[in-house]
Order: sequence, then structure tokens, then C-alpha cells
Amino acid sequence: MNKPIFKRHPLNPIVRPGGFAWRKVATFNPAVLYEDGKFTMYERCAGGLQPFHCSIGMLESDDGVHFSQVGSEPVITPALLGSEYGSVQDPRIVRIDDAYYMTVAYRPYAWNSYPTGLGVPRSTQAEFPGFDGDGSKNQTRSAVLKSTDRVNWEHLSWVNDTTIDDRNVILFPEKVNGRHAVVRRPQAFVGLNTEHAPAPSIQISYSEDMLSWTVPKPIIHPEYDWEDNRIGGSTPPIRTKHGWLLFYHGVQDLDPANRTVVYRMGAALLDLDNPEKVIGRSTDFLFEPEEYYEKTGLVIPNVVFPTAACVVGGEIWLYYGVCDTAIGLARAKLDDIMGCLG
Ligand code: BMA
Repeated sequence: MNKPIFKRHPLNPIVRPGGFAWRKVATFNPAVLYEDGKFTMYERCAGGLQPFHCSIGMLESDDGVHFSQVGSEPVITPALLGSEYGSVQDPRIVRIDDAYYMTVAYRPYAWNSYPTGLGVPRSTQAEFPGFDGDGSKNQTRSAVLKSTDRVNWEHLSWVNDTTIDDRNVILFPEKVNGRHAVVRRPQAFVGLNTEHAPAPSIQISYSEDMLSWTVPKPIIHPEYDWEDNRIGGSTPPIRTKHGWLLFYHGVQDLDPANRTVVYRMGAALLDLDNPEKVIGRSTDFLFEPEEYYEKTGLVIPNVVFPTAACVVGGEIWLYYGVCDTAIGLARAKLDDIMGCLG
């Protein structure tokens, strides 16, 4: 690893499951907005693992550390996206002009998750009325949601169709050259891009209206051992004077027989005017599972999965899921991060 630059909060994991039935067993991979000195968090949470129905709960905080629940129900449920049997996952949020936009991953049918303690949980398709268990009819789609008050959300559009698995779709916080932009990670290689995407890679698409998106174009491929299984975007790109700072995750296979993997985080710098141009990249990961709660959890071991990075003064406050079980906070100086992107 590069010299450790992120410092974990001593109260980690700062958000834990419990309280309501719908977040009884897990809360993780949150979107976080920092505005007017207040933090708003959207947690991916679940009340059980079989099936692993996930919805999005809302929390607030004055200090970014102590969060309390807003309301007694999730603010986004799978039903909002079309199926009460489904699962909504991994929110990321940005504000553009006077509205808030969230991207989420969604499956119409939640699956049964059976943790093994060794790696990626075993899973089976769950039984639901009208579903024949065919996984190809249950691919992950990514959606854009919009809100003007942060509490009530409408489903604006889909980024991908039902034929490919596409997740880690993350909006840029402003238009780039007059168009909205997302990074995304289509799991299957996409049409004409096949030859350019040798492995699951970070790709980019643009939209005039957020209703339809251009064909994804690969911009960052796995290059290092710690990324050998796949990479994907982590947090919304942050405008810095040097370029767009994009944190991303890399997955390394440790023991394929047991599906033992480790999720770590690195960073890339994209040209401000042409984000297809990668102008910096950490030569090693910047953050990896170290503490007990990052190595052992209810669902999957060895996972730090950042989904939000707030700029607070000269610092980045990184919010991340641990082991698909709880939420941690780690902080680093922006200058120290930029120093790793040579
Ligand atoms: C990824 C996503 C994340 C999850 C991670 C670790 O593929 O599904 O939501 O946190 O795996 O299980």
C-alpha cells in the first residue's frame, strides 16, 4: 500500500444495523451529502438475508459521525423501481443545480444470501410469484432518481436495459462540456467496446437529459494485482484544480475455490474537460481492510466499499461499507491524496 493516509474514526463502525425491522441485519454502502454544515446519509439496508431485500434508509447528522434515522420507513424501496420483491443497492448522490440525483443498482428479485465466512456468500434465486428463477431475468440495472427535498424521490430513468448487468453507475456532480456524465461498470462487455474492455472496467457515458445515455466507453482497466478480478467506480467524482478525483474499488481473488476476495480502494484523476483522459492514478491502493470490523462481518469478509466522499475543509471524509454489514468513516487530507496520484 502507499503510505497510509486515511485515518479511521475511533467510533467506527459509526453506523450499525438495528432499530427497525427493515434494517435489522445490515446497513452499508451509503450515499452521503454534505451541505450547509449538515450531513445526510442514505444507507443500503436489509432486514434479513433470505431473501436479501435491500432498501434505502435516510439518516442525518450535524457532525458527520453521530447519525440518527429520519422517519421510520425507508425513503426508497424496490417497489418504487417496479417490484416489491426486488432489492435496491449502493446509492450514490450528487446535487446538480437545485435538485438531488441518486443512482442506485436494482434487481427485480432479491436473492437468498448464505454467508460462508470465507468469501462471497453462496446465493440462490429466491422464489417469488411470476419469477421462474432464471437469473438472466434478474440482472442488475442502474436507475437515476431525482428529489428536490431529499426525502421524496421519483424514478427518472434507467441507465442500462435488462440484458446486461451494469452497476457502480455514478453521476458527475455537474455537466461536462454541456452534457451529464456517468461512470459505470457494465459487467458484460458492451457491443462495439468488447475489444477495448478486456475485463470489467470503468466506462463513461453522456446524456443531454439523463433519460438516455451514450454507448459506454471504457476509460480505466484493471492493471494491478489488487484489481485482478475487477474494478468499478466508488464515489462521485470531485472537482479539484488538477482534475476530477475519482475513487474506485478493486477486487482481488485470493482463493477462487472459496470465492475469497478482498475489496480495496484506489484513486484516479481525470482531465476536467475530457474525463476520458486519465491524467493520474495511484500506483497502489490507498485503503484496505485492516480493522476487525473490516475483516469480519455478517455477510462477506475483507470488504471496504466506499460510496461517498465529502469535502470537509481540506479533508476528504470517506464513508464506506464494511463487510456488507455496517458503515465506517475514514478521513485524509486532500493534498495527501493528490500526492499519491503521480
Ligand atoms: C459488490 C457489490 C457491493 C458489495 C460488494 C461486496 O459486487 O454487490 O454492493 O458491497 O460486492 O459484497
